[in-house]
Amino acid sequence: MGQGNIVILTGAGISAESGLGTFRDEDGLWARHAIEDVATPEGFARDPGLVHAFYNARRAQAAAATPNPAHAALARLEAGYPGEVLIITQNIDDLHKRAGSRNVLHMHGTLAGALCHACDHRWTAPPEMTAEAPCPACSAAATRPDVVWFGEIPYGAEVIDAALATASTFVSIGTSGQVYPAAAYAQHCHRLGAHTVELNLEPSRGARDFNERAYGPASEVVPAWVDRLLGA
Ligand code: BJW
Repeated sequence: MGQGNIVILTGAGISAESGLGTFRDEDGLWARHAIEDVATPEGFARDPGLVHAFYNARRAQAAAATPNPAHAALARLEAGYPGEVLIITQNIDDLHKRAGSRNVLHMHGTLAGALCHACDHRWTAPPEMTAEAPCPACSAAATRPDVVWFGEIPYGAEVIDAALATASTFVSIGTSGQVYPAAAYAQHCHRLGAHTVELNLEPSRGARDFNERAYGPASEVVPAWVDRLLGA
């Protein structure tokens, strides 16, 4: 077993078997909601009530969900692997943390966060967020979910760049590879000489950038990959 750093990128597919919808699958969130209405700053400016309703429903759904064997396997990897393991998740649910992973970076924000778009103050989101709720710091009625929409800058770019530069293994799990900058990470690591692994239901858009691939439900392929790596 190698001891280099492992960077793991996760997407909606890892939480699918916990009952949380993906975005781009046939029955995914984008089949029922227009991206430009609920996942852009312009959509929020047009109809904050609609956007809050979308995220309030997802917050309730995520709170009722439980981590599945794929989340548990990644927590086991972090505990048992001698090198560093960093999970960069595009997901806004907290299932990695609830499964026991500690080194988790939420590049697209979290459902647990509220953000004032007047003064940038951040606080813990209530279960039901409304645009009218005053910001605890500046009192403006400018509350939004602390998530990253299209056209906004993802969180943690510096930490991510440093981790990708030193990764000996890069693993992509449950993501379609259609949203940047995350979609570029595999090719970047591949070019730098890292061992790249894709674990997904089906080949993603960037499948050629992976040295190793296993396709199937995350609850099966992720624990199997972790067991092999840990020599279990
Ligand atoms: C299973 C499974 C099972 C199912 N087991 N697998 C370069 C080129 C072109 C465009 C751009 C570019 N750079 C930037 C852009 C613009 C834009 C972009 O990417 N547009 C594309 C449409 C082309 N990107 C941005 O605007 C980003 N900002 C940015 O780039 O700023 C510039 C900058 C970057 C860095 C430094 C400085 C400046 C922001 C993107 C924000 C995305 N936001 C969302 C919403 C977040 C909040 C929320 O959750 O509502 O993020 S959109 C949505 O897509 C969400 C997801 O995190 C993201 C990715 O989706 P994901 O996770 O891949 O889900 P799916 O549904 O697509 O795929 C699921 C996969 O799982 C599938 O493959 C299934 O097969 C699989 N699966 N069941 C295993 N059981």
